[in-house]
Amino acid sequence: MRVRKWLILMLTVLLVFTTGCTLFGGGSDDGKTPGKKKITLTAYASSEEIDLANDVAANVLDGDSETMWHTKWWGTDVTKNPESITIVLSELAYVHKFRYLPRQDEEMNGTITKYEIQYSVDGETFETIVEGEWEKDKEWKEVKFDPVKALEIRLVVHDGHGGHASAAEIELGITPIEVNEEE
Ligand SMILES: [Ca+2]
Repeated sequence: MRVRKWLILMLTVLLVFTTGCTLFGGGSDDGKTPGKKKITLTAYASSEEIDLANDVAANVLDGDSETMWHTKWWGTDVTKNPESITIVLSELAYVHKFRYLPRQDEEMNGTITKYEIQYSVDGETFETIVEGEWEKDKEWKEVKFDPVKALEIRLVVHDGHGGHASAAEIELGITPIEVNEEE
């Protein structure tokens, strides 16, 4: 498993580097090219199952489809929708796409069927970008929208199998803000 994760990581690094060279016409990858910033992501959620499983929010960003975020499903403090998971960017950037991979095991609990995507520039006030419904299956879901300048992107789950929410992976389409665009 560890070898597989490394392989995925190395392939991702190679892909990003290759794409970067294509987009910016080659040159050294010294991080000094204007607009060529590295945006890193973290995640937090309204609820996580950490007693009977390690279903933490960070599992949606690990590139491993076998790990997932799942809202609290065990014990006396089980929570139900609406729930949310929020992706935090390391700095303001334009976001134009949201991708969701449902849990990939044989279970369906938490598979999201009714969603809302929100954005925030300060991590406190959130505004709706789009609302919709997804088929209850195991396929990647992709939502494209007009770019929003955001620091956080939140997936609000209005309905999911069993009243829960879960996600194997979440990806965002991100465009860094150009250096010469900053004030
Ligand atoms: Ca994962």
